[in-house]
This record gives sequence, structure tokens and C-alpha cells, in this order.
Amino acid sequence: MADLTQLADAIIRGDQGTATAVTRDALADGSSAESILNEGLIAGMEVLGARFKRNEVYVPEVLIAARAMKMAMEVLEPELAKAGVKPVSRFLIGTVRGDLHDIGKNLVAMMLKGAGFEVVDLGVDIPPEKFVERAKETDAQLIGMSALLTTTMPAMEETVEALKAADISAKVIVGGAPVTQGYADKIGADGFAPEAASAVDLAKALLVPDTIRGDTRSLNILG
Ligand code: B1M
Repeated sequence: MADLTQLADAIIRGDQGTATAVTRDALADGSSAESILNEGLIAGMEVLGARFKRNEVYVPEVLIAARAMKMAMEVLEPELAKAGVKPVSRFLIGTVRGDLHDIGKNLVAMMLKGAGFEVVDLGVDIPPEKFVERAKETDAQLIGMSALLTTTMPAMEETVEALKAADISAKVIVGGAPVTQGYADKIGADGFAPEAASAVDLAKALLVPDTIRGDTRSLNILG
């Protein structure tokens, strides 16, 4: 089996070439896409995040690492998506207005795809009216918002209000480093997930009552 610490190191160093090569090699060696994600990519970014916090690295290093992670994710994404039999449901996701962080949001999107969701990714800096417009267009059953800055969290509340004002019944999930369950409750979101894997669990849990409709075959897909 591939040594995924090499992948984590490549992310920390922002070495795109090694990150994509090790991701490919690990897949070829039979490592699961999920372990590559968790033990390689996420592990590397966590280390870098901690160093950034301690001012041991600065924005340029972080940007370069983020780019390496994105490139490796491009290799990994089809493999994660392959695990899904057919779309469980449509999930609209975006980073809220004023916020350009997308690594966590992309991870959530990837894991949702891996779990069989059809994901419509709006990108970053998405204003409330755009969430509303695209929710109507796509008829998504779930809407996810990500925020990494305390200053952009209020845009989540505005978006929840705009969705309610537009009579959109989709369930709303929020997440991102500064977001908490208490905040989700306060703004009237349907749920909060602290990380990507639990976002998938939450999405499934929120869907089940609507999805089953007496047909347990959909539960097999969810499982
Ligand atoms: Co930014 N940044 N940043 N940054 N950056 C943080 C968030 C910060 C905590 C760093 C710090 O000071 N210690 C700080 C925020 C402080 C605060 O508000 N409390 C900060 C700041 C201040 C800034 C700038 C203002 C810096 C500046 O310019 N002076 C600026 C703002 C730009 C803007 O958005 N308008 C900025 C810029 C950047 C970069 C562009 C350099 C880069 C982003 C690159 C990119 O995303 N493409 C960047 C990065 C990378 C970080 C850190 C280092 C790492 C974030 C990250 O990707 N983490 C971060 C420090 C840190 O977190 N330690 C920091 C890895 C990622 C996997 O985790 O996104 O938390 P995360 O996602 C997790 C969970 O939160 C959850 O699942 C994910 C995976 O498990 N999750 C969800 C996320 N979204 C979810 C949605 C869900 C459910 C779960 O449901 C829908």
C-alpha cells in the first residue's frame, strides 16, 4: 500500500507534481479514495493550517498548498464519485458572500459525490439571491453553505432568511471552522456538520423521511 504521509508532505510543501503523482500511484496500488483523502490530503492541510495559525507559514505557502490539494482532488474526484450508484439527491453548495475559502467546501462536495449525491457547486462568494435563484432552477433538496470567516457568517443568516422568504423548502446545512451547532440553531438552519464526513451523514439523515416514501430501495443506496 502507498505511504500516504508522502502525500500529506507534498500538500504541506505545495508540491503539485508529487501530490498528483502520489495520488495516482496510491489509487493504482489499491488504496481507497477515502483513505487517500483523509490520511493524505486532509492530513496535510490540517498540518499546514496549524502552522499558519502559529505564523510559521504565510499566505503564499498556504495558497500554493491549496493549489496542490485542488490538483490532487481532480485526480481523486472521479474515484470518490464512482462509489455512488445513482444520485441520492441533489445538493446545492457554495461558500457564502464575501468568503473565498473553498477547500473545505470542495471536500464536502467531493464526499457528497462519493456518497452518491448529485452536487451543484456554486463556487465561492455566493450572495443570498444567487442561492435562491439556483435553488429554484435546480430544485435541490438540500442546500449547503460554508463560511470560514467570522465576518462572513452573517451572510449565512441572510441566506437562510432569503430562502425562507422565497418559500424554498430545501433543508439547509451549514459548516466551516467558525460555525457551531448553536449558530446553526440561532439562524434557523436545519443542521450543522463539523467536518465533511459528518456533513454526508447529516445530509442523509435529513433526507431519509422524504426519500423513503415507503420504498426501502433508496435506503440501500443511502447505506
Ligand atoms: Co484564510 N483564514 N484568510 N485563507 N485560511 C482562516 C480561515 C483563518 C482561521 C486563519 C487564521 O487567522 N488562523 C482566518 C479566519 C479568522 C476568523 O475569521 N476567525 C483567515 C483569514 C483571516 C483570511 C484572510 C482575511 C487573510 C487576509 O487576507 N488577511 C483572507 C480572507 C479572504 C476571503 O475569504 N475574503 C484569507 C485567505 C486565505 C487564502 C486565500 C490564502 C486561503 C484559502 C484558499 C482556498 O480556500 N482556496 C486560506 C486558507 C487556506 C486558510 C486556512 C489556513 C486553512 C483553511 C482550510 O482550507 N482548511 C485557515 C486556517 C485554519 O483553518 N487553520 C484560514 C482546511 C479545510 C479542510 O478545513 O475549511 O474548516 P475547513 O473545512 C472543514 C470543516 O470546517 C467542514 O468540513 C471541512 C472538511 O472536513 N466544513 C463544512 C467546511 N465547510 C462546510 C460546509 C458544510 C459542512 C462542513 O455544510 C455545507
